[in-house]
Amino acid sequence: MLTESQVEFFNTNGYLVVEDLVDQETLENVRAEYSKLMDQLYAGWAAEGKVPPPTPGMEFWDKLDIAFRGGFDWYQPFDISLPHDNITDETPMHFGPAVFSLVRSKKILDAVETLIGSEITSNPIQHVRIKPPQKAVDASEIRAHVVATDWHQDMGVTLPEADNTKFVTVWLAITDATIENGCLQVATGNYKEMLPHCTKKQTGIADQFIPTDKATPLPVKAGGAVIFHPLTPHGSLSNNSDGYRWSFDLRYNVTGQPTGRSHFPEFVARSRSNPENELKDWQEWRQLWSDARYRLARSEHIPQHRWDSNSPYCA
Ligand SMILES: O=C(O)CCC(=O)C(=O)O
Ligand SMILES: [Fe+2]
Repeated sequence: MLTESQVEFFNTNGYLVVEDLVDQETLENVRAEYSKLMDQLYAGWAAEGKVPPPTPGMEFWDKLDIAFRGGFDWYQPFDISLPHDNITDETPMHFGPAVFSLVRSKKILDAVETLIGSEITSNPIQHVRIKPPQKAVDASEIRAHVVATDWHQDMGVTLPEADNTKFVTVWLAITDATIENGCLQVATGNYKEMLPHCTKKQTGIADQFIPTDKATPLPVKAGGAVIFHPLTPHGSLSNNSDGYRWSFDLRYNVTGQPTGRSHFPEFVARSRSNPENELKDWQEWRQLWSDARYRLARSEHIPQHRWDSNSPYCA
């Protein structure tokens, strides 16, 4: 559970940094799960002659780097979500036991419980972000899982159905996040209103509303987290290091309230009133997403944002 002074800090500033929110074992299991996944992807590309065969001692980061520089899509196979559009039965995604344990880990849920109460749903708006060094990225690249994330409010990137939903974002560092390698930045202050967003590059706060003067970068060590309110403006710095920076962003809302992306599956992560409602089996979690993929591959595109790029703020 969080302390009173942590809660007070969160209420005043709209965010909170918590070191060691995830224990080393959970982190190691997640790294090992992704390493296995990387081996499988790499072996597939090697079999097609797209990459050199793996050599002994070649590790996760070596393979990832070859994949990135070769222009292969490793992002979607690693993501713990479906994409915004063009979903097919073959769209890859990743739902495994280690990530499931991460999402359900006790210390995260304890912290979340202090902030939103004890009926906690794992919100399906969640991503992995393994960002390459900016100098290796093509100048035309704008996607927020590759380059710096523009200023936005998370409430601004949900559908309006969630405007009254109580939720928090838990941004977890899997590698140390530093100012150099592109850590998160927030604007401090007690934000209570949605700021106008535009959809120019990424969906982001309209230029004249960006609270640049309040910008606070938040470096955090692997296993640490930044927890923030849905109206807290935030973004991330660009990765000016030589290595990759890896984070997950997870969200949790009060059970029964709309998630903001209800065409994706949610699950009860904790319930003090009905513990039997909690999802405990990672395979069921994966099945929920497979079912959603099947359904969405056969349905009309569902827009995920509400903003109109013709708004006067976006000129
Ligand atoms: O990691 C990033 O670049 C941005 C993450 C973000 O916007 C979020 O966690 O809500
Ligand atoms: Fe965000």
